[in-house]
Amino acid sequence: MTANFLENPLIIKGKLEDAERVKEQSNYLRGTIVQDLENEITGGFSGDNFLLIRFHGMYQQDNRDIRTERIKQKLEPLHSVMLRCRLPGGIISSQQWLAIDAFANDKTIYGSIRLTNRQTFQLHGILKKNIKLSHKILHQIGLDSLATANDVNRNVLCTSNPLESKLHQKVYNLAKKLSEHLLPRTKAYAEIWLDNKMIDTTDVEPILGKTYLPRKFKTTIVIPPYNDVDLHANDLNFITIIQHGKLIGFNVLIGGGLSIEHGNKDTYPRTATDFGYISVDNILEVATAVVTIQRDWGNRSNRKNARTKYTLDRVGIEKFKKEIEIRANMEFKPSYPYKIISRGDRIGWIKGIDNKWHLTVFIENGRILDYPGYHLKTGINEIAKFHNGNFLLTANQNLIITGISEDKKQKIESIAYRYGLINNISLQRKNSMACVSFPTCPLAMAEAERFLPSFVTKIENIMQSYGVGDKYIILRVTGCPNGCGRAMLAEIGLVGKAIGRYNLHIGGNRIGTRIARMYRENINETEIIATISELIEQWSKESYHEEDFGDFVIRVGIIKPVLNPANDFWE
Ligand code: SRM
Ligand code: SF4
Repeated sequence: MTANFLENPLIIKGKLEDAERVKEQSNYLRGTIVQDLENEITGGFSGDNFLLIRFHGMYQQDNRDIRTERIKQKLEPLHSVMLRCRLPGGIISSQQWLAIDAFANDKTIYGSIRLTNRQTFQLHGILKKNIKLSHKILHQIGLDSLATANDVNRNVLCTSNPLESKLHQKVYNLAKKLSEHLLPRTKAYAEIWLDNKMIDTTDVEPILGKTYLPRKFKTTIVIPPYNDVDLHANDLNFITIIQHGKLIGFNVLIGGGLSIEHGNKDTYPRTATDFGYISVDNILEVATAVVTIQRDWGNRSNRKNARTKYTLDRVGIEKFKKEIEIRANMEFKPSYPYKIISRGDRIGWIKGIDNKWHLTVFIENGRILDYPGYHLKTGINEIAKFHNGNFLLTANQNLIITGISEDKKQKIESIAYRYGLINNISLQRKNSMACVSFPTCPLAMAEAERFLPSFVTKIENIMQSYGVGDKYIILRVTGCPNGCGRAMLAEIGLVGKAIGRYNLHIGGNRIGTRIARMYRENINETEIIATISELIEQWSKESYHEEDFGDFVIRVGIIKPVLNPANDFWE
C-alpha cells in the first residue's frame, strides 16, 4: 500500500535537501564513521558523519563559553559528543543508573547527567576516545541510544503515573513496543559501536525506508487526566481510553510540533489534531501508517517545512485520515470524551494503588550534578545504591523513585533530606522549565537553563508582592525558536532571540492545548520583568476566582488567542 514516490502528486517536487543525499549515500547510516573514529588528528567528525552519528543518538558539540578563546589560541573547538539514551516511558533501574552515574563522573567533561523533557537523559562532553566505551557500557546494562536523534521516531513518551500503576505498566509496555516497532533495522549501530561483525549488507528498512523520514518524528501515549508529556508538542499521540478500569483503545491525535524560525511565516507551532478513536489492537498498524505517510509525503526539499504538522496542513486532514485507514486497514470511530487536568509532576510522596510509595524529586532544569553545598548527584546515587528498584524520568525533567515498600520509605526519606532532595520548592518553580541552551547547544541564541533559576526567583517575588504567591503560572524559557523548552505551550514563554534578549509569548493554557502568542519582541530581562510585573498586577486584581493567568490574558483581551496557527500565529 506504500505510496508511489515518483508519481504521487502529494509529494513535493524540488531540489532535495542535502540531508537526503547524506542518508541515501550512507549505506544505512554507516557512512565512514568507523574511519573517522580512528582519526586522532581531530576530536570531531567530518563530512556526512557529523550528521550520521545523530541517528546513533549523538550530537557533536563544543563548549561555547571557551570557543572564542580557543580560536584565539589557534586551537580547534574542544569537540565532544552529547549522547542521548533511548528510554521509552522513562524507566531506568537503579543498577543501570549507577553505571551511568559512574560513566558521567569518570568519562565526561562536565560530569553531569541531564534529564531531558522527553523522559530520558543526556551525557554531555564525551570525548571521541570514549564514545565506543559509552555505547558498550549502555549495551552491557541493556540500554542503547539508537534513534534518539535525527530523522526517525524518537524516544516514545508515556505518562508518568504511579497512582494508576496497573494501567501504567500496561501502557508503558505499549510505549516500549511502539519504540521497538518503529526503530531503524540497520545493523550499523551494532557494527560500529559494539564491534558486531556485519552479518549481511542488505539491511532493509520496511517502515522507515532507505532515506529514513524527512524529519524527526515524536510519539506519546497519554493517560488522562495527566498531560505531563505535553502531547501537543508531538507528531503522533495515543490518548488511552479506559472503561471500567480496562484499557479499551485510544483517541489518536496527529500533527503537533512547536518549532518556528524567527520571522519565517511559513513556520508555525501547531497543536495536534484529533483524528478519532481506534481499538487497542490497531495501535501498531496506525503508528506504521502515520509514520509511512509522513515518510512518503513529507517535504524532503525543505527541512523547515518537513515535520508532520506541515504535511498534514498541506494535504488536508481528510486525505491524511483516509490514507491512514487504507494503510492500516481500519476505520477511525468518533473520539471518546476525556479530560485533562494538569501537565506538571506531583513532587513529593505519593502512595500508588499497588500500596507502594513513589517519591518525585524536583530537579531544576533536569541537571544532575553536585553543586557546592548541594550534593544532588551523590544523593541520587546513594538512593540508587539502597533502592534496588526503578527510577522514572518525567517529561518535565524530574525524577521519580518508584515502587518503594513501606519498610524502605523512611531510609530513602532520610537520604533525600540529608542531600537536600526534598526541598521547600515554590509552586512557581515546580512549574517552570528551560531547555539546555548555552554552553553546549550549538543553536542557542540566548541563555535558558542558566538563566531560569534566578529569573524564577524574580517572578516569585513579583507574585508575592501582588498577593498571588500561592498561585503559579506555567513559565518556560527556550534558548532559540526551535522550542525545546516548549515555551510555545506556556502561559508565559520566553523564546531566545540574541544574547540577553527574548521574544515574550503569553496566552497558552494550563493543560497545554493553546499556543502562546508573541506579546513583545526582542526585549531584555529588565523589560521582560517590567512587562510581566504589570500583567501579574492586573491578573491579581481583575481575575475571576481561580482564573489562570493564560486564560485571564485572553479573556480581558491583552492578547488574541491563537486559534488556527497555520493562519493566525503571525498576526
Ligand atoms: Fe530539541 C535540536 C535539546 C526537546 C525541538 N534539541 C536540539 C539540539 C539537539 C540542538 C542541535 O540540533 O544541535 C539540542 C541539544 C542541546 C544540548 O546541548 O543538550 C536539543 N531538545 C533538547 C532537550 C535536551 C531540551 C531539554 O532541555 O530537555 C530535549 C531532548 C528531548 C529528548 O530527550 O529527545 C529537547 N526539542 C525538544 C522539544 C520538546 C519536546 O519534544 O517535547 C522540541 C519542540 C517540540 C517539537 O519537536 O516540535 C524540540 N530540538 C527541537 C528542534 C526543532 C525541530 C523542528 O521541528 O524544527 C531542534 C533543531 C532541529 O531539529 O533542527 C532541536
Ligand atoms: Fe538549543 Fe534552541 Fe533547543 Fe534550546 S531550544 S536546546 S537553544 S536548539
